[in-house]
Amino acid sequence: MENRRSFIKKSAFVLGAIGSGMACTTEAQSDNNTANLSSTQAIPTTIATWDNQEATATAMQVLQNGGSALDAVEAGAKIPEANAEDTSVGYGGLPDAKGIVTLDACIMDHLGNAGSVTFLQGIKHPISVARKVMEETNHVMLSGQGALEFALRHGFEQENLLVETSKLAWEEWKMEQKSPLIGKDNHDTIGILAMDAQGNISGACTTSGAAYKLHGRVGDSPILGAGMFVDNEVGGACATGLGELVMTTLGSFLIVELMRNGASPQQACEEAIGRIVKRYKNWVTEDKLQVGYLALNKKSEYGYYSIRKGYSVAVSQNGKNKNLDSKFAIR
Ligand code: SD4
Repeated sequence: MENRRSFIKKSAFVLGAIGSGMACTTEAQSDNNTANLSSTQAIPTTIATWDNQEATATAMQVLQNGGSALDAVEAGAKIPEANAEDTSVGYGGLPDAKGIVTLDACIMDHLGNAGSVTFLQGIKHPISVARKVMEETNHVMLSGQGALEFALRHGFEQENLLVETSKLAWEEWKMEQKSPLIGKDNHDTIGILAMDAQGNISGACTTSGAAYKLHGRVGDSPILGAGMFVDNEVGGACATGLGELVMTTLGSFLIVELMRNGASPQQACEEAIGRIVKRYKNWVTEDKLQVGYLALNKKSEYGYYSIRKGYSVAVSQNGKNKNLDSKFAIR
């Protein structure tokens, strides 16, 4: 199949006749778009939402073995995807209102290539399917049955992802039918960023989404610019929490743009949370409702911030693995 780069080049060639703006797009996708930093300046770093230290340590291992940031974030994201006890990601994820586990994921590399899957069912590693979409098709996003058929064609196996404990939790929920707001008890979505020894940044985000969501609901996690975004000139950002608030403020894109304009990763995360708190005052006062961001810039500096207490990030840098509690906006 025609690969993405040749497709983009061809598209740029055709569109080039219409306007010179497309020439920039071609350049942005080319291998010349390497980091501004020299390899001696880059500090390999991995950072992920929540207590995902095993994921950041795994991603760091990939970097230490000479792997790319892209390989690192995929390897890191696969850790919670395969963990039956993680009820927000992949295998073991809490199902939707119909009792079906539906998965969203996206991945983006330092060249601006991206892949995404939404509403995918029965595949344990949606992040790897998203990577295949990125590498093997001319598209960015595949959804539902089409995403499943694509995964099966590429050798992924279909399996039951609904583990017994998640099934029992869903059955209990069905009795009470409480609103499925994302709060401190029901989320661990992983958003993960990595910078490799070349100073290149990639990102990944993968989730089973809001527990007991309406069948068909897609959250922010597979939406580039919302759940995750990377621009290798500047840095990257990821989100976790109630996707509706992230999608309507395009938080990850916003954070990257704020960093482009001089904000530190911390300042950018605080501003993005501030926008949510200001615009959605009535929502965010809901007791448990949470959104958390993290960001990484080209100087290997990172930041993180959330609406309320309880959010943390896992970081691996300079031989240290840490889990850090986030500061938050609402006391
Ligand atoms: C969503 N943002 O689907 C995801 C859920 C999440 O931790 O982050 N859970 O809205």
